[in-house]
Amino acid sequence: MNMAQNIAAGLDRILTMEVVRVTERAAVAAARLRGRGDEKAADQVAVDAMRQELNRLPIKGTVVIGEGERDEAPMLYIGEEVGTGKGPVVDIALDPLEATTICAKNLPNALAVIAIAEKGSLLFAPDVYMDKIAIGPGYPDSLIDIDAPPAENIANLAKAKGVAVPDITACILDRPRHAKLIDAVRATGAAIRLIGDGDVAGVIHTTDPEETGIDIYLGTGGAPEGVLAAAALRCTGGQMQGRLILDTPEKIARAEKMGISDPKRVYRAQDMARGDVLFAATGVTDGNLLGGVKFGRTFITTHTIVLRSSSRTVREIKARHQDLEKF
Ligand code: VTB
Repeated sequence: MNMAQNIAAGLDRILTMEVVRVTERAAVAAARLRGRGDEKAADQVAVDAMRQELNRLPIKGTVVIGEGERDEAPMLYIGEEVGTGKGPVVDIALDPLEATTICAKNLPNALAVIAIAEKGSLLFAPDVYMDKIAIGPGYPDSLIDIDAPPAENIANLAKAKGVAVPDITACILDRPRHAKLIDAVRATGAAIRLIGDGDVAGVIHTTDPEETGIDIYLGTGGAPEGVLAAAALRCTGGQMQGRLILDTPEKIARAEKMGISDPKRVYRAQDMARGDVLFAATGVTDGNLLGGVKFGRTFITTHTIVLRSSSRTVREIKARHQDLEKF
């Protein structure tokens, strides 16, 4: 059965609800290790929890963006088969704990994330950097251009939004490699929110500026995180462009092996995540869009967004878990 038939059968609508458990589970596991300064341990428990729940999903899934190559990653490695094996054949991009350092420090916006898509429709991205630019929905097509100077993109965005440039806020990863970009954005008069990690959240935040205060995401981050963010944008609307940074012959060769023949290609969100996509993210730490996991005396609460490209519905699910045994 292909995905179109699945939709007719209502299968992917059911998956939309099922997938929430997967990120909830990973988020709760990671949240128990918030602020402990041990990012590896937090990541490992999130991976274990996500894998356990993922293997209960009625899908025949393959991890295409995961925790790394089979040899480096004990679980949820690229190529790992997940799910019950019965159900739609899908590709999966996941990050059980996006922004491990943020979780280890208990800073805002650590997430557990997953995207499920039709087989063959997610960009098979090598683990290199990707240059990224993203804005939220409701703007004319091609308003942003990854090759244009930041000042131009910001001026065009401000004009289209109907505000002055200083009313625009750009989100950028706080890295020495972004020094020039940061100077260029500050020179326009726009504000910057510097984040320590977590550019999947950074990109998603552009889709709801009223809530998050972020209008545009700029800069380089991980390519796998780029594909995850693109999957989310496919569901919410919004525009994103990304270009892999393949700056050595070794990286070009690695990308080629993964089917990327044009190393300079600019990918739009719809090129990185084609076809039907489901996306879910649960907050691990408190954030701008999602609250973090809260541990009560008799229950645990989680806050998740679950998105579906075919209907573009954005669902927020606040769950109160009373059966604590399952965690
Ligand atoms: C980002 C961010 C991640 O890596 O992609 C970033 O989303 C980029 O890499 O949370 P550097 O840390 O090398 O700049 C993370 O920070 C960690 O995966």
